[in-house]
Amino acid sequence: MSSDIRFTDFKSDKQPTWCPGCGDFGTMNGMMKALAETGNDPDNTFVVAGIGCSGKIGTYMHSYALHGVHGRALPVGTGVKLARPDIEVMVAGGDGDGYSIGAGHFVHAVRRNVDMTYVVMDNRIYGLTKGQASPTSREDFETSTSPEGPKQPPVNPHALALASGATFIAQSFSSDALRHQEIIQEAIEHDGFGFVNVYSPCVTFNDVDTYDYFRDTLVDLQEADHDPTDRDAAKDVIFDTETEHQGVIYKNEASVPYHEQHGVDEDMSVIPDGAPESATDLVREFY
Ligand SMILES: Cc1ncc(C[n+]2csc(CCOP(=O)(O)OP(=O)(O)O)c2C)c(N)n1
Ligand code: SF4
Ligand SMILES: [Mg+2]
Repeated sequence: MSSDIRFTDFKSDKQPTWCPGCGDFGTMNGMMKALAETGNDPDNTFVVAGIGCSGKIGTYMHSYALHGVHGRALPVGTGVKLARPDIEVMVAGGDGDGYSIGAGHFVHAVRRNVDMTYVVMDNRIYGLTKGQASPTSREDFETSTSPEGPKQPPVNPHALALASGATFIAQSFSSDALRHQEIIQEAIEHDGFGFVNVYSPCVTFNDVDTYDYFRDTLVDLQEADHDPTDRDAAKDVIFDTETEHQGVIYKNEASVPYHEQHGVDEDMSVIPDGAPESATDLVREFY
């Protein structure tokens, strides 16, 4: 790892096709800054992306990457990390990707405590497919698939994570650039599964969960003197569905990641003959 890496080194030469103003720009910038700040570089970083507007992130970042199948990014990230624990693995996807079709994988990735960072770009809508209700959409949010609202309470991703044995649970907001970066950084530095749900507004299909809404309502746990190592305090935050929070909600400082508990299968780590030596070489060969 080199120390003179800047966050712009994590930018690919592809122009994002996200709508102007999409929250995903800020989410990605914070991830790139956090990676650079924690001493990573594109050649030791692997981004696994889901399918959705959010899933395009793997194309816009310069690193090893895999844009997989809808809802299946976490098992791929698990495989990469267990084959190569020396690689920094980030998995990123949407609220639909992670909490609908991928919800089963989410629960099991959490309980395995594999040492990777999972960033969910939560816009409370299916963006890519043009505005259907997602698992985090509000009960009364009118969409093309829910003309009178979904009529069911949204999934509480933090509660799901806590109940599955999570060792790191956080919430950030893509537009609060510095806090978002700090929170992602803490997730990267955590020894185990670092889960960050990011409010990443969709300016095209969600006129309820907007930048203004989050700016006006978010309570920062740091300012509220919340102790993230206190599981009961974390529970109180997680089940307080009346308040929108940002910050690190829960952190188990005794966490031991999966590969340290169970070792690594060396056979999985063999690099095939002729494989490119770095992400930069890989891109060069591909294009
Ligand atoms: C197996 C499968 N089912 C459904 C789809 C269609 N599909 C693509 S993206 C998506 C949901 C996108 O929502 P989200 O994960 O929240 O991402 P966003 O676009 O909001 O970032 C769906 C249902 C698909 N590509 N593959
Ligand atoms: S549709 Fe929404 S989530 Fe997708 S790029 Fe546009 S603003 Fe972003
Ligand atoms: Mg979404």
